[in-house]
Amino acid sequence: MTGTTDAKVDSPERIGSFLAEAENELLELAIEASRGDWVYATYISPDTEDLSARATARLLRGFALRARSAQALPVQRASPEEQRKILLLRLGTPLAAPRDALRTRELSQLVQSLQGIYARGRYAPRGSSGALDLQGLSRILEESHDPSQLQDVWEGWHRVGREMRPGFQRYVELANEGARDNGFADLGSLWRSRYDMTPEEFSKEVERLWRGVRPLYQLLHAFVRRRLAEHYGERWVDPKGPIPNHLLGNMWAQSWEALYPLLVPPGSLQVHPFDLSRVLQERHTTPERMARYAEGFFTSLGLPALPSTFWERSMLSRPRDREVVCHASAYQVDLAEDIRIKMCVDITAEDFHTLHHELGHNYYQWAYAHQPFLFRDSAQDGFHEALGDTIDLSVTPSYLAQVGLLPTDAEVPDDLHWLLRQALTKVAFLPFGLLVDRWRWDVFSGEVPPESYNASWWRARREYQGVAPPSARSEADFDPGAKYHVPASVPYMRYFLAYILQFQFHRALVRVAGAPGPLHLASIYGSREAGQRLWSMMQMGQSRPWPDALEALTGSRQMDPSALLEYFAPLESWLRDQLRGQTIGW
Ligand code: X8Z
Ligand code: ZN
Repeated sequence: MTGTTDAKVDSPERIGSFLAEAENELLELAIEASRGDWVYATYISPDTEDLSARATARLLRGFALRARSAQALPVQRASPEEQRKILLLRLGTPLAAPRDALRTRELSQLVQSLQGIYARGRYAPRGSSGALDLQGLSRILEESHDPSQLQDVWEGWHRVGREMRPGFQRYVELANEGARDNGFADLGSLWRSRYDMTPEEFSKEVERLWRGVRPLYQLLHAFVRRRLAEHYGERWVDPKGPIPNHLLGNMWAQSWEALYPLLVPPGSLQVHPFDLSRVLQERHTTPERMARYAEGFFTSLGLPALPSTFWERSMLSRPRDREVVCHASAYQVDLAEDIRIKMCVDITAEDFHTLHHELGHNYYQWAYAHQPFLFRDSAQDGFHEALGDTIDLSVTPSYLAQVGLLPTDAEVPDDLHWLLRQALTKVAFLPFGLLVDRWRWDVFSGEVPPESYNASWWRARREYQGVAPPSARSEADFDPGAKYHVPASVPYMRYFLAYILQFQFHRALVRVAGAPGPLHLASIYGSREAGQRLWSMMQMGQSRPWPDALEALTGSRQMDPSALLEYFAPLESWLRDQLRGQTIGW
């Protein structure tokens, strides 16, 4: 199979030209795949699905063929940079092509069609006049306090998974076949190999990080559970057990931000409850204006304004006339300066924050655009996900006041209320960020067979998150499919890492900026020094192992939960006081 190409690479002098040729060809294939993906995601049709799947299959095949040919290279005589490129030929994409070209096509078609099922998901809640999409259903979960309505909406959305089960099962087979054909035990092992350490070391590493933050999560869980039990009664919430998912204000219980008003009943606040969503809505803020606020933060750091094509080509609202993939994402369509996002922006605080997240991706992509093709990615995927969130940690009450988004009649929330709000998004997320791929790793390895997909999903959700479904689930359901990244085949451990790393990045940049105040109130807004430090780290792309990039930014070579713990320290001791004598855990 690889005979003809091997002949070209059997001498050390040829390594350079082999890689140059591989990078040229793969760049072309990557641009085609990324244009195909953009067109598909912003205009779902049988034709765009097929064209996009074909382009992705060609890219995966291109990587696999080059990676196999590279095995014949005299790697020990290659420069460190060349060695890293050869490694990235094997690890550069999160799916690997099976040797059989038809199966590669089937695999990429499956992923597109599973994603399509998710994008088309709708449910008409009991008593409503029409079917709602995920955003509409999520709004009910955030705003309603009627347990039976919440249950109806939660169960209604989760039907979307049922149709995915056969396709998902086949996807697991084909994705594993591709991973094995490329020298990995299974796809989970390929995913864990992308962190400059062995897959076994990586599993231990995430376990270590989780152990560091778990006590804080359990305190928050116990506090929220007690308030929910007071509000809904013990018939709905067992004060010693896991919390029913549908009462947590989010489809996957990955953010508990919507519970804030319920946790802090009106009157208990010494201050006017500050509500960014209300301010944005009252001012008739447009999606574009929301994105301009986020851009304004980046330019305050001395980074360039977004190119005009960003504004011309991004999709910021759900179009009325066609089906799209609404889940927010950032693209670098030409692998250079054509950066854009697609997102169905709602005028809410949550989407205000998500826009900072997405622009973080775009600025990172822009910063490494000058690198050779194989280095055009973040140091590891957790870095890509952490970047915009790091900026967002500087979106503090005083920053909002500075840009005129804090109404004059609202007082700045006191420390504890601000920290509680932050914990409901940042701390509540951690176990979910961890468990999605702990579950998928077991699925890919075969430890979890298809007949217990759903039962094992709920075991993991209970074990890590302390969350339970509203009613009994069965193997006719496929609840992991109700989370975007599962049908779309996007690895998820990146977010767990990002939620740890963003606090490390934030602490380092706050120091560079010399910003005053404790970590949770400090903002790097306007600091050119912080901007410069960030930009030079981003420019490295993935040209070096990630500990080098982490060191360049923070001075440390280790992922480390201590910055997160420092940020939340005042809340942690307050929670401990509140929970004296109460059950912690489930
Ligand atoms: O998927 C995302 C981003 C796009 S990369 C909107 N996030 C995860 C999720 O929504 O589940 C950001 C936080 C976690
Ligand atoms: Zn992201």
